[in-house]
Amino acid sequence: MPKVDYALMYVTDDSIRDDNHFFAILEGALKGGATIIQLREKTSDTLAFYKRALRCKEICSTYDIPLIINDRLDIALAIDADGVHIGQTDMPYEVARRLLGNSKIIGLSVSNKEQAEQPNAQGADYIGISPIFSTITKTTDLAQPLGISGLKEIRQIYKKTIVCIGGIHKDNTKEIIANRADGIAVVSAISNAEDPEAATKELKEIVCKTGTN
Ligand code: TZP
Ligand code: MG
Repeated sequence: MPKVDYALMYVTDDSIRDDNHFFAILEGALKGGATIIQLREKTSDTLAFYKRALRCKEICSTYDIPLIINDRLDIALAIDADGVHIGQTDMPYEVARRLLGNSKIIGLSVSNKEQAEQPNAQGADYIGISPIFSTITKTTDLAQPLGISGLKEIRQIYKKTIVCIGGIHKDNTKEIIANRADGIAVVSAISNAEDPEAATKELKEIVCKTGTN
């Protein structure tokens, strides 16, 4: 797999059911410089998820940007996505790895230091620190925000890629990257922006200016 840039992950907003709106935001994120896309559908049925995934893949391919699928290995396999993002109560990491193989990306959500020390996290291509700050975008299965102190603690023991998610916007991105996260993942900072392309550009610039890698 070519080296993946985790600087700015756009995580799609499953509350947007209108496809024109949904794909316009995706295009904006890609034009603005999102480096990886995660398709996250929590409420749609399998056919709707599959159709969105297929179209996301077509669009991401034209920008040469990897697409990963939240939770659903079957959807990832069906559309030959670049990988999956799984949580602590989704398909076990080792099963996901067996099904997807070593050439695909597997990201794992981690909500505390203990989870980051587990072999699953060590095997994953990246961990998503979830949530770093409080958010109203995700309301179920959400642990206490880790904050910058939690990020620092995990950074000390986790040597691979760390992406932070939850409540991230242009005014707190710098602090996250300055504390050596490799990237950020956002839903509302792009989805709810008046101009998703400009919002993405702005976030990307902050990440790139602050980051050392
Ligand atoms: N996982 C942890 S927090 C979150 C997810 C999917 C939602 C992040 O949304 P926002 O709008 O960027 O806070
Ligand atoms: Mg999940």
